[in-house]
Amino acid sequence: MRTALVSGLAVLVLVFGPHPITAQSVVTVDIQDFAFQPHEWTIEVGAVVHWVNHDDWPHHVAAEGGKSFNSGVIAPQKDFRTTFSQVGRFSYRCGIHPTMLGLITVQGQ
Ligand SMILES: [Cu+2]
Repeated sequence: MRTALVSGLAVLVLVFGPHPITAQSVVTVDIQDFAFQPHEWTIEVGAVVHWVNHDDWPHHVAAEGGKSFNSGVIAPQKDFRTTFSQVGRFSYRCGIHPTMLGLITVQGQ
């Protein structure tokens, strides 16, 4: 498991942006070869997870139980992002390919 500490986006804002820096972190999950890569992320509360579909087929990202997040269909080369504002373990899967599984663990700061 990896822990996201610094956001590349925040660094870009620091270097190039005229706006105040936010502390928000963004981590990326690549959807590739019918898998979520990495399939597990540990993040801090308030962080954003950004899924990017690199396959030539549509995929989908939805929390188990269906309540906390649901991307709808993610077309090839499209993406989806959501903010995790609550501590917990969020397992998810692709609704099109049910063997594609992932887990987001959200820690308090
Ligand atoms: Cu899929």
